[in-house]
Amino acid sequence: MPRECPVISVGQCGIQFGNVLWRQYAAQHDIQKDGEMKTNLGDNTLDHYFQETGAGRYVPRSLHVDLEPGVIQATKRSSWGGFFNDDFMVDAPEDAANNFARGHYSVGKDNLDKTMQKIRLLAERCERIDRFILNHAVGGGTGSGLGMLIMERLTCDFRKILKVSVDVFPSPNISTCIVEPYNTILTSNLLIDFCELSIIFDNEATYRVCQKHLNIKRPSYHNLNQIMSKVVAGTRHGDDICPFPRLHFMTTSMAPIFPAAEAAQNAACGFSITELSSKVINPKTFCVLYPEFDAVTDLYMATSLDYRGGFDPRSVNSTLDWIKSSGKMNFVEWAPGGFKVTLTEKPLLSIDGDDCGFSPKQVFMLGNNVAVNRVTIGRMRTKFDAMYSQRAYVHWYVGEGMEEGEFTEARENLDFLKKDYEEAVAEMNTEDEGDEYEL
Ligand SMILES: Nc1nc2c(ncn2[C@@H]2O[C@H](COP(=O)(O)OP(=O)(O)OP(=O)(O)O)[C@@H](O)[C@H]2O)c(=O)[nH]1
Ligand SMILES: [Mg+2]
Repeated sequence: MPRECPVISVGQCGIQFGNVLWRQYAAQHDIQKDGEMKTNLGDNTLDHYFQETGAGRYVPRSLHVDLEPGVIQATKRSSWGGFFNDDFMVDAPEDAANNFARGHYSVGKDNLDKTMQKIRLLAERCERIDRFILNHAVGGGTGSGLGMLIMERLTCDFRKILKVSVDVFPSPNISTCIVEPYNTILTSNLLIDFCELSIIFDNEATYRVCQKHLNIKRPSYHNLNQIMSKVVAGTRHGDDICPFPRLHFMTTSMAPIFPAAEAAQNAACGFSITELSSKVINPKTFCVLYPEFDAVTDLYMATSLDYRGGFDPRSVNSTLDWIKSSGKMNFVEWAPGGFKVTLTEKPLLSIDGDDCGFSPKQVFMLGNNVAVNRVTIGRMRTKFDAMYSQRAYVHWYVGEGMEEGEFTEARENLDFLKKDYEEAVAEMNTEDEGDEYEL
């Protein structure tokens, strides 16, 4: 029985990233731009992402949604334009102008029914949906506002189905929109309750990864999207790494990452499992920025590691023991062995013009680390507070039908989230104190 994973890409970032993710999925199954499968690689995830048409071609289980036509038009005109079904690329005349409230309450809301109708059509073409994947930026207007309306509706209409969101957090390196902290906090507030797993990519961290590991001086969105799509395609998305439903914001990374030009040289020497494992858990390769990572206090509640490319289970087990004893990755005391490991025979394959060199052995991580609250989300909380203390730009939001109270509500919910994260760690300290007392 297939376990389908329809992918919904919303707004510019969601769609541009989604396009690259689909090229990665296509590469995994040797599916060409015109939907033809060149060779059947016998991968049992084919049905998850593609539907076979009567003519023996494969169409992606994908929906693109935007509130303006530009990005969707560019997708249709691109060399991969014919890969997507036009009926599942929905646009509208006027975007949300970087305003969450326009995406959530005015322009976005007007387009919600049309969007949900398409999602139902996608769902009708599935036998048993495993999860929905929603791609979006949290800092713009459409991906954030409309993206979260879609999540809310999915929660009602498809109650039992896992919702995974791929959340791109903003970076001043690559975007200059002033109200991104507002959009990010308003979106994060809803992500806490309306999705089960958030796969986080911080544009700032991913930008640095491209600079450092791919030697790209000024990375473009396309460069960032390639790294992100590999992590999303390379990892298994279960909620079994979320011991508490609200604490589901995942730190992301992969190894190895090196420029395509160095592939031959790296293939010759190869990477050992220890090298790959120590790279993937190294905060410098994370796609979430950890400026001062402290392995002692920045604890994991659980971590999913995907070893791809035919690893020997015994060497994986001894590597996990090594990781634990090295002290480079520490778990909260109440969940000391929080590894979920998947071994997959086939590595991720390269897409045309891939920036990343191919390695036959790879490791991908989704880490449930409590520090995400301090860094990515925390950074945005601070920026939000600076602007909101002046009530700057609040009228833009109120003018689109949002109540001002939603700002404070969202901010409070994020304070609760912060407490939840702190308590998840404090649990350990309380137990420690108890032990000492008994002695
Ligand atoms: N990684 C990545 N980030 C992107 C991309 N495109 C835009 N962004 C980031 O996304 C944020 C802006 O969101 P967009 O997706 O452009 O906005 P939108 O959802 O289309 O909403 P509006 O245009 O405001 O209606 C900024 O932080 C950008 O830096 C992309 O292709 N890849
Ligand atoms: Mg846009």
